Amino acid sequence: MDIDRDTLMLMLRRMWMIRNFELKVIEVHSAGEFTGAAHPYIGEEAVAVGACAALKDTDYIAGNHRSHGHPIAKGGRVDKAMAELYGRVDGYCKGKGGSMHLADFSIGILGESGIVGSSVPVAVGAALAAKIKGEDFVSLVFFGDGASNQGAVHESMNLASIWDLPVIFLCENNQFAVTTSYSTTVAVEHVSDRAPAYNMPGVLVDGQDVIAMYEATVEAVRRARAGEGPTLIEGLTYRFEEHSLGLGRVRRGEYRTEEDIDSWRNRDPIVIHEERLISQGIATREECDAVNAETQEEVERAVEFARNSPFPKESDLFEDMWANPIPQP
Ligand SMILES: Cc1ncc(C[n+]2csc(CCOP(=O)(O)OP(=O)(O)O)c2C)c(N)n1
Repeated sequence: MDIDRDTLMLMLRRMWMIRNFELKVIEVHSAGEFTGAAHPYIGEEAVAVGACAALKDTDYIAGNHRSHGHPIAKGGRVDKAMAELYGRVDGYCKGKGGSMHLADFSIGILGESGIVGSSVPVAVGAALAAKIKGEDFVSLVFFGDGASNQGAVHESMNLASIWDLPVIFLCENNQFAVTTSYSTTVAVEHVSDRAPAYNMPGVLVDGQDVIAMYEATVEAVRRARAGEGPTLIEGLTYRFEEHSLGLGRVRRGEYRTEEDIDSWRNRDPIVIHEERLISQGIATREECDAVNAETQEEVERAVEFARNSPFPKESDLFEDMWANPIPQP
């Protein structure tokens, strides 16, 4: 597939943006600048970036608790994302959602959720809305290998298939649900092997290769827009860090071998993309390094933005809710 230079460089920029955002989050979280769980996406950047590069702003995404990479890949603002992690009013959800709740409807980010598997029916609902209204948008949902065993996920796939909905199910198979290997919980060899049961294509993709992810998603988007129904894509990838910041009890090598960790770290998605860009004469080493440096600076500015933003007022606590549980006088 012919991919123009702008798109290839945008992919590199977004992967570096996610990487540098996550490295900074680890740093400031360890320093105690904010509390609560945060789930690093380091190592998995090519999955979201490749997929989102195949979408338009008007297409929707929904995601899960590993929640920072998806909105950044869709073009979300890192300052608003960082402010949300810090619980500040300038954050995506006015500081009331935190790390696992980043949403921006203006560029199709329906939101992330900490309830494993719960975004999958939400994305199917968005796709149903597209079909009922006759509007030209597709909906893509990111979920993990652990989530792929949830009942709501199977119901969603069945419903999407019988109604030929324009939805893409993107399983980010990073091979572990916290400390449980998917090989002990998924009854088939690959999550994508489940697709025939729902009469949709199942595509296994190298999740460290941003271009492979892009190409698989382009075809799934084409199907969805043509009214041919959903696709299940499995991006086989690896979580370089531990499940969550602040998890504490789990140490490197306890549930996965040192060799496994090191061999996957050697397949860093950013390195793979940069080496290809350089060897094909699309970018120089200096240009790639500049992208890294620029995104680091943008992340630094995002941290300053977050630090300078106030906390929400106590009196605003029950605003922006579907219903106010506190009886009003
Ligand atoms: C319904 C539900 N069950 C359990 C949990 C606790 N939990 C949080 S993340 C997680 C693992 C999810 O694994 P996976 O879907 O593979 O995503 P990953 O963390 O690997 O990206 C679990 C069990 C939860 N948040 N929601």
